[in-house]
Amino acid sequence: MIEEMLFQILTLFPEMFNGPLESSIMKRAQEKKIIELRYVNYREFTTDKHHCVDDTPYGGGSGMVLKPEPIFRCLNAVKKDTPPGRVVLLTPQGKVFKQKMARELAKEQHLILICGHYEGFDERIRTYVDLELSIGDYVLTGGELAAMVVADAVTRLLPGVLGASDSAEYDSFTENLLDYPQYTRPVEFEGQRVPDILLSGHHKMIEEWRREQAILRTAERRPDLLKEEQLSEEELAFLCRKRNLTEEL
Ligand code: 6GU
Repeated sequence: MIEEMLFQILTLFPEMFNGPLESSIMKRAQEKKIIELRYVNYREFTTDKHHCVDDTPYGGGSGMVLKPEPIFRCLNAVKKDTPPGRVVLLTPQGKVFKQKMARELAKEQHLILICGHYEGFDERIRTYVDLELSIGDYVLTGGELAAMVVADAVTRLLPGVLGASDSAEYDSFTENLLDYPQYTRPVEFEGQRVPDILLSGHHKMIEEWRREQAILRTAERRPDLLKEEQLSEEELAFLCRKRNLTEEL
């Protein structure tokens, strides 16, 4: 029996999560008790009359800084009576979140995701964090969308979340490659036909064609990803032939 994975999301805006995480596959993963999501508002861990979570920066400057005490107290509270887990801070200064990290985090029983909003964290809160993650090189208004991205990417890797047909096992086969072109009915649409090979019923040849197409597409659009993928001699030769052809055009 595999234990349910617990996500505790520390946020000032728990309502933001309702749409994305309460629909579709994320909803089903909760219903099937594969994951449990808990939202905790660290404003409830303030002790002052006005429930202040932020303050002006020492040294001056614009903007506000999230105070360390509410997050610290909230962290201690959510660690009580829960399995050991990793504390993740969502910040544009974090390590960029990739599929490899999603796979690593999927091994945990418990993740605590801390979201800031508008403003930075007091530096001292970093002492209580195991990992800082960013979801890419752009700036969001807060860590909430990033936390949703991390929770989604991790959840779909857990056993029983996806159907067998589109399971994450398949992903690891073509991990660093973009997807191959896909088609469904009709066989001809606005004069564009489905490639004959896909109608041939030759499963082995179809597999080869798909891998070639995935390699070609990755070389064209994301050459940075291709460096990570082990290509066979035949696949390298195929790629060189194709590239020479396109350069001649
Ligand atoms: Cl984790 N937070 C914010 N505010 N912006 C981001 C981000 C996180 N990742 C990319 N941009």
